[in-house]
Amino acid sequence: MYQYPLPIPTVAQPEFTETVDGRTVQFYSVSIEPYTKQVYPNLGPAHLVGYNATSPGATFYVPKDTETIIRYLNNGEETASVHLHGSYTHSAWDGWASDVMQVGQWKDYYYPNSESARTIWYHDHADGHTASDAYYGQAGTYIIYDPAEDALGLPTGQYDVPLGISDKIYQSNGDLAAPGKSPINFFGDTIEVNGQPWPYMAVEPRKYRFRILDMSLSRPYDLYFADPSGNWIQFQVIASDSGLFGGPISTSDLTISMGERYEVIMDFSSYAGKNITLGNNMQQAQINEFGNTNKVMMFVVGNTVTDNSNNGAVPSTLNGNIQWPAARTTVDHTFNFQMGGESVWTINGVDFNDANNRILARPPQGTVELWELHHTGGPAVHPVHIHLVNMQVISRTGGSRGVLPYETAGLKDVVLLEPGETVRVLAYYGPWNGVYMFHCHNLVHEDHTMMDAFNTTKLASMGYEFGSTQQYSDPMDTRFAPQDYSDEAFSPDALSSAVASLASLNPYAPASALMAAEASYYATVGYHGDLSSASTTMTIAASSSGYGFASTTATASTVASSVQRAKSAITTTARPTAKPSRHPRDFVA
Ligand SMILES: [Cu+2]
Repeated sequence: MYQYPLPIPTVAQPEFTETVDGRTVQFYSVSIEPYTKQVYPNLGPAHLVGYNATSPGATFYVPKDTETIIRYLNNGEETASVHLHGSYTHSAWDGWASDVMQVGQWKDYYYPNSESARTIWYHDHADGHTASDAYYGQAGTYIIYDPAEDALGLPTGQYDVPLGISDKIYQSNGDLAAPGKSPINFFGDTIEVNGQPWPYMAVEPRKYRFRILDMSLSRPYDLYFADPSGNWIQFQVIASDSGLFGGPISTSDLTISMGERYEVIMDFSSYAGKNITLGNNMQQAQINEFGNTNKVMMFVVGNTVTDNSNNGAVPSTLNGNIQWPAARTTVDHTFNFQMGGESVWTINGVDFNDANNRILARPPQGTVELWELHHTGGPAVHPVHIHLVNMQVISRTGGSRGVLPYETAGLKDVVLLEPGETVRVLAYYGPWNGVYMFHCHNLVHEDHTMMDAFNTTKLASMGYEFGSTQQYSDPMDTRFAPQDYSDEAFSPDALSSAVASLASLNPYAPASALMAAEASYYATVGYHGDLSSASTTMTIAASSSGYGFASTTATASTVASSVQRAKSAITTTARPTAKPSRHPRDFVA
């Protein structure tokens, strides 16, 4: 326990940068590769499949408003589709589950990076085996930064650390055990951070910024920092999925579920020479919980601060420009996340394979909709991820807890549904039109079809010349389909030409113009073409960035409730000893 240092993922480097019509476009190249890694130094290697043969993948640091094109080449063992989770990417590059690269194919993914600073992530999204692909390593962190955030003086450089948490099962030979066939959940007995089981990190007695991401398939956590006496330490949460909060939220624990990100400031200055543990207070009552899943990692606090810059108090105002959706009290859609048969999960009884019926919502481009997400029962949890949008969590009813303060302090793209809970989320569906997925981010459920789609529909009558900007709405657009590998397609000239060609489409620049056009359109016709609702939903001030955003920073409804969880009986389960020759894809039923 806590024997090996925390690995810090390498930083992704662009292969080249082009300036196209005044826009900066970075080009990166990533190969999905099987590889072996010595996770346990005294045992055999683990067999993994990762982005550029690393796991987690390299961390991207991209300045806001710098566009990126990432060429993924699938040299892996299965089909692959890459989703940049938290980016309002056009549908054609959003990692649609059926838009897969066969082994030996590549695809250029084009990203805007024009939303505010935030910690997002990239991971596989291929139909039917996303869970095992993530389990074996296809996930990484992607950070957008901007000048407004830089000006806050938050810890940076070596004091700004991504922590990707996941649970695994290793065999006695040091290799990973297959994740199993259960369509209900996968729970590992080993907690990893950045790919290392129960690591330690040497820290200085000062403030750190941790960007925490739950990369697990089925396991949520309730994280806390504890001193050597076991006392929980207060820390500050400063950001969630969609970026910085209005101001920091103090807490002594943090519930985080699969796909969610929270950023925290932890101050080690009072703990020089001591060991601080990061623990997990959420035990899974659905299983005989393993013996050490209540431990995550350890911070070994030194006695010396080598750099005191960006070590001051956390500003009380972090972000005065959160683009809260305009208020709306009418529920536009209710979605039941439910079991639908022996091994198939559905939303409202419709599974992702039902191509004729799987588009469950058609929010007109630029509208705000209030969605009610309902967990119909059963023991497994459903963290719901809606692609494209930034959600405001409005309420949580029906369970044992309300909305947590850090769930409403900023915007999000995943919200956790525990058994019996109903959560309302408000979001602006835009600026683009297009077909997008929404699904359970319990990846075992996602693979067992708890995924459907919505179509942010094009509004032809908006009185705005959209030009080409509405032309990326088809997730299976053949213009951008994966292509077979060839040496020619990867020559320097071909790469440069591919970037120039994509960038010349200029698919992202009109975001602000689109929002303004949407604002002007709805100012006349009201939401959803319903004039009668216009008076209650038009709450946009002239200074707003566009229709669908509230004029001032909203006061989110917060019903803080501490999350108390009964600890179930803890038993230790022996590691399986069978050695898979290759990765058995047990998640595929
Ligand atoms: Cu689920």
